[in-house]
Amino acid sequence: MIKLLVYVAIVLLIITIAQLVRVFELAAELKGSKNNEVTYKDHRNQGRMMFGFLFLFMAFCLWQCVKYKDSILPESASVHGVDLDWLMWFNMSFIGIVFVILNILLFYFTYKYYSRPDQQATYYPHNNKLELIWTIVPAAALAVIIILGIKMWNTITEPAANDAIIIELYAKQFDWSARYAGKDNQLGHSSYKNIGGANALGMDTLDAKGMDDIIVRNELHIPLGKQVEFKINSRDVIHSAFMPHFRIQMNAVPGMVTSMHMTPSITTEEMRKRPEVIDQMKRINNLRAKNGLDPYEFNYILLCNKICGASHYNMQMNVVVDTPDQYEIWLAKQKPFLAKN
Ligand SMILES: [Cu+2]
Repeated sequence: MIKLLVYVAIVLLIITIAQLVRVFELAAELKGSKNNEVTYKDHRNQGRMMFGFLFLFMAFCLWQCVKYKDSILPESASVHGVDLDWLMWFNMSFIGIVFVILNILLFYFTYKYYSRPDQQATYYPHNNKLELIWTIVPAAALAVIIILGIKMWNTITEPAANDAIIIELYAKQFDWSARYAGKDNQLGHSSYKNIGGANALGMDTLDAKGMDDIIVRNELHIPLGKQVEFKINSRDVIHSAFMPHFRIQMNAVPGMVTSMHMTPSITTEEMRKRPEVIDQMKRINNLRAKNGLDPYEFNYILLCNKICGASHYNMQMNVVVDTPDQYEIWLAKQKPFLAKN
């Protein structure tokens, strides 16, 4: 209630100030004063300030690029990610150049043509040639960006190789489970109708294909150099499986299975030894130490990239890229879900 009264008081104060200003303006007009007239000097100052803003704004953009350049993701850890990074930098350079040129022109012309008493603006309502240029050039540029993007998207979502490892990523508020297809490389049937007790993924216990399926939580292992196909599913709301280091992301939609695939190209151990990753971890751990938190070791991660509810931040799972031998050893230790239950 007090909060509401404070808001009402603030609104009333703003209205009072606005009315007072209006009263002063009217009084000045009645007295014949020209206080409120916009003079040549005002125009000139505005023009110069616009030009000054251009330099400040460009300096601010440049400062941000320099300040945050070490915070970007390390080198891509998947095969297709190298091409995706190229595409991102291509788009960023392209957009960056247009951004700089446009802003320079925008603020320079505002400065150049500020109102002067001896200057008259030209009435120039229409020019077909100009309209054609500024329609066709951006459309062609956008078409290039979109076509390259669709090509990239297809490499992640087209049907995976026959021998790809199949893993289901199952999202629910607020965690991830991963189900490996097991020796037959086929996921058993599952349905929300079967969810209950220990069967959190709703597996059909009578389906032979699911007998060897392995369910893991907290940590997902995948082997280096082998294609992995993720089948993504959600129990409740729309989540999104995001693995930034592998440059893949896909929505997890209740009632339908979405999929994407990738081939890991750098093991977790190798990535931890990269100089840029060591530097990044050092900075993160300095910050953590200041806040009394334990040091953090680099890990690939699977995140939920949709704000899916109050504990959305919990939706995280470590992803470990092993060498093929290490992966086989790890896999041999895992027990099929139905054998455990
Ligand atoms: Cu989520």
